[in-house]
Amino acid sequence: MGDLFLGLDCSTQSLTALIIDSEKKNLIHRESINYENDLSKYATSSGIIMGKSEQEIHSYPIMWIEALDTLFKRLEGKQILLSKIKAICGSGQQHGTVYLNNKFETELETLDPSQSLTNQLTRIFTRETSPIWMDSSTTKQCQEIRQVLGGKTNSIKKLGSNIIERFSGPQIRKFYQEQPSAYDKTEMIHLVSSFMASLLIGKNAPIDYGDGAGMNLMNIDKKEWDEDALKATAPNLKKKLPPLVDSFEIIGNISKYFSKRYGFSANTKIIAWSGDNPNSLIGLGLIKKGQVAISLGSSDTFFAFMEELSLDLRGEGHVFGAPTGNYMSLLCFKNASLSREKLKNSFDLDWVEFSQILDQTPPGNNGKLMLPYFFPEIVPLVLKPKVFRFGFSKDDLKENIRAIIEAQFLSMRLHSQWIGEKPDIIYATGGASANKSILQILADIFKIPVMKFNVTNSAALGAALRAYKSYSDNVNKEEEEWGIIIKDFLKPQKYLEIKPRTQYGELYDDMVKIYERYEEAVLKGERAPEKLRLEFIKKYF
Ligand code: XUL
Repeated sequence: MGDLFLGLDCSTQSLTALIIDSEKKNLIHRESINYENDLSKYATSSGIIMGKSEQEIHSYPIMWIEALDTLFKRLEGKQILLSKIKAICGSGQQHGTVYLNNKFETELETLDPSQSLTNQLTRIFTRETSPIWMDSSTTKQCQEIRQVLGGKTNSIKKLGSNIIERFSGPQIRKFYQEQPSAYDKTEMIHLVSSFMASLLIGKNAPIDYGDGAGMNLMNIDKKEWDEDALKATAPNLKKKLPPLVDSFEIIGNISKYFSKRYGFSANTKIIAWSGDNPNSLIGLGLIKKGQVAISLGSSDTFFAFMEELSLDLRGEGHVFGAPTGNYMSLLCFKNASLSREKLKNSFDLDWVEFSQILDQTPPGNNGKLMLPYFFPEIVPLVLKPKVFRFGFSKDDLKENIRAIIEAQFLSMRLHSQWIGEKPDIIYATGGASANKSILQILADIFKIPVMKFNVTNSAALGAALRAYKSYSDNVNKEEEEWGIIIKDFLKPQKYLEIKPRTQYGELYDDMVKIYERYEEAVLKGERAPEKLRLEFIKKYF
């Protein structure tokens, strides 16, 4: 057994640990604490709690603390050699904020290893709950911040993203406005990632550029806290934030509490944690220009490695720092698995029947087109859900099934064009990526091969690989190349490659243009330009 490296992922629903072996170049252990099932006393539903309104979605930071203790206890029980772990890195659900008082650091420094963390860290919060990425209750605060920053375009140019409800800045402003005295007492505001890293090093941890970019507070070009954004958000905010650092930085050794309680070596290095999307970028092996991944899950996310900074001035896409020191883009579509499932269930189909229909129906769907807003949509912004069908009705089985999948990928192609770096391959992950018929349509529409990537927890794996690389570079001075690490560790995964059918290339080029015009018209409340669709039908069917 070689040196071991640990990647942790504190996600919405669970805390996961992956341990990799640097000699065998493989994964040696996976352990996960599910908040709802394993920590049921918090009574969360899939790790979340609802606030006063439907838009308010929070979680308990004390539960994440307990998850960490529970996870290490389990690893110990499985006789995992924690003492062989050389470095630990981690991942947190992005945007969520944790509010701490002036006791936080002293309590961390004086932890008693004979007692659990939860018993000792009850007095550190100025807010018992943390708003998380699913919270969309800050529209008012977004408008206020955006206005001070000179509007949408200026905000994007400064911060890499429009001012967005779930991002940390608007969430902090809401807390300041609604609970000013609790805000005053707040000495430190952490992201989920930097909060968890703080527990491990026993003092306040910095925020890395990857996760920092998801706050609406970091200047995307300079990678510094943006004075204007800070001022527009809340008073004295800079003092309440940790510093920003490069993602590969070693931020300290593991604290005495963990070395004494669980047998970690006192020399175990902790690497700056980051958000789940920057970590997944590495866990999926996206380290070069033109590499793109699509995760088909409860939301469909499209993310790409970017060598240079490129911005979406329409405000739909986000730019975060990539752990390689470059950038990454991210687009989040809300009408994803749940919409596919809703349509499938409305026709009483199973997934096999659903796929058969996809295989039997023609690319271009005989000119039938859908705008699939079964739920409110993030990209493009649609607040009131409504499904628009052109050339067919809601009872037409085959047309509906093909239309929703084509619509989802046409929309993805259309809204990712701003990234500029044309992908040459798409890695597909997430539940729906097991469906070959869906992946064929994805390949046809994007006109490039799609590879199914068999990674179950790309964020934790990315974190483990970052721990390995940082340690090799900074401690062993070996300067391992990302390309080699990715090749070594991601090789054993099983791939399934789907080639695009070139004969449909022109058809989908035309269809994406029509989709764009229909979307534009519908969002403005105008009539759809049906002439275009009729011409399309004449040309291809
Ligand atoms: C990204 C986003 C989600 C969370 C999920 O902007 O909100 O992908 O990071 O944990």
